[in-house]
Amino acid sequence: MTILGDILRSNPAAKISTSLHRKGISIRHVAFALAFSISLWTIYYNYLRRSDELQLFPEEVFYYPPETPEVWSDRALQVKNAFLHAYHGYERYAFPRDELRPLTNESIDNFNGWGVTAVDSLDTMLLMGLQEEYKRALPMVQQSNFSLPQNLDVPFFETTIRYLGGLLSAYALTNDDTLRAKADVLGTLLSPVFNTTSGFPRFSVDTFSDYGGSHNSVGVLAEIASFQLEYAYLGKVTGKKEHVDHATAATRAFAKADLSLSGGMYPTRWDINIGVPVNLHMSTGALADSGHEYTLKQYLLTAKTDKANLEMYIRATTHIINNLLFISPQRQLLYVTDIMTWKDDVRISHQFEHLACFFPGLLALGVHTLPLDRLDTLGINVTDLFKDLPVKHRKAYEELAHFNLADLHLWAAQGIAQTCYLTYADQPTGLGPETVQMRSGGPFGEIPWMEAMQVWRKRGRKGSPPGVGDKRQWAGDHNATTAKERDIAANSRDYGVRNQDYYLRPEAVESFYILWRITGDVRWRHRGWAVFEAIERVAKTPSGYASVNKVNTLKPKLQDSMPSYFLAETLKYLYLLFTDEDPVPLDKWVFNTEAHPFPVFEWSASEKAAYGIP
Ligand code: DMJ
Repeated sequence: MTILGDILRSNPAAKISTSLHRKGISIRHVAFALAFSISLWTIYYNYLRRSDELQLFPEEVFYYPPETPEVWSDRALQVKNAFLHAYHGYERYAFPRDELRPLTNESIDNFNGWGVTAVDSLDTMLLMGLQEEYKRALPMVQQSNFSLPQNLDVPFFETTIRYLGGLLSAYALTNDDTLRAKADVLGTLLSPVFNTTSGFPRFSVDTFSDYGGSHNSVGVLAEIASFQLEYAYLGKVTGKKEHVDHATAATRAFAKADLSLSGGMYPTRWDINIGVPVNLHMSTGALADSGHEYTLKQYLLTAKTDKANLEMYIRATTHIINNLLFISPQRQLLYVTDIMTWKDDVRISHQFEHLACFFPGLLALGVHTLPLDRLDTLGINVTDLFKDLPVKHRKAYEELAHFNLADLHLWAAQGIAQTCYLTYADQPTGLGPETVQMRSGGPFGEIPWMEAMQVWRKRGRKGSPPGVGDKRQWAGDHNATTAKERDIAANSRDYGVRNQDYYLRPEAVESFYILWRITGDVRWRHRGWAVFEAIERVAKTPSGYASVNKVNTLKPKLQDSMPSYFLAETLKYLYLLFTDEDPVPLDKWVFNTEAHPFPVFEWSASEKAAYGIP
């Protein structure tokens, strides 16, 4: 007893245990109580406090004046004048070379030297009613035989979306047969890239080896998947089976691929010989973007008959909404990012790229053109779409099914597009950086959008869904005098700028344009106007417009580059955003990824039979 007494004196745990034992409470009871308390704490910590966190930033409501039709038509005119300024500078200093260098007034041939700015701009001129410029450009296009000096690579993707897309779209708007003939020549010249067993194209036509395709066996999703629109339409207008076959071979190869590990979504890199993905990197930004864009658009272009592509679109958007969408901790900025899975390790980058700003426009286009809540009316059984995936991915659609799918897609589109806008509005230049690094979570870790959405739903759907309501632009750090204050100010923005450049890209205004057309909500016009004013203020040079470095500072620097897509896409979408006329309605025309509109068409019964189209 003395020994036991000593132990009890020196070991309080044993003392407690003996005393509990006397009261009939065993170790098992204690363990159970402990486990119970831990569970309660976990529920509180993970769910209830998270819910509180999500309530911290109620939406603000701003007033967007409708403005008179005259105001908007004057703004459309100002965009047209911007186009004329850029194109005249190109004509004067760079035509017929590829692009203008807007600081030195020199030219650069970076896309085969066939006058890419002129070809890429043809349909913008037509839509803006610029007949004089169009007439001046046409002879060069008609005379081009797309010849190349030896030992050069013709990059397939860029050549297809800019040149082939430009020619086909100008043909669609004019019915000028010389353009169709040129498109046919170019489509055929590029066709050695399809010499692969999978049907996916190689990176380039390689004139080193007598016009064989490049020998790289790994292809990037955006580059191997963004040509079906161009080749399907080229096949339609020329009646040539070989063009159509190139488009359908890619669709078949994608439909056959095993996507069980990637949740039914296309990863970013593929072995183009055997047609299988070679990584588990999921993204809507660089490497991937238009690969996703073309699933929905190929379905729409072919008058909603290409079901395989539609199914792919539903699978991919479901996966993206569940896994790639997050909201930032303070401002609740909704963003789309990329995920890399390696063995059991899942890395979410929380980078948000300007390139990914096309994605809200794509979602909005889907809302406008698809019966998202009645997919069965299109003969799609949603359960079947996911049935071959592992359980965690199979449940993905159920997660979204608590909501009306069209609402959910539109909210995602509005929230992400607003974040795109804020990445412009937050900068002293008013121009958006190429990449920002989002803060990925506060004390409670990162916040997947769907998790926030479920909290919002369970709490009675009060106010706007998380990430969707209006948000103020960042207050800046002008008032911060100490390092600590600067840190606090930087944190309150919720992201850091990773790449400070604005390359005159279109994706944000492209999405504003589609959102404006399908919702009629004037805020998208206002946001587009703010972007245009910033371009005018910061990027304009005496001969054109220049890409901008250091957009997040008061002293931005101009770069000697004016990409052709600035005229083909950025200015076209801005013009279409402000003009009340709708020369290319979204249910009759489909824009390729370089903003070249093609008319929706149907395959006739004989074409279907000849080309093996189901
Ligand atoms: C364009 O050439 C196309 O939109 C392409 O799909 C992505 N990048 C540029 C514009 O940013």
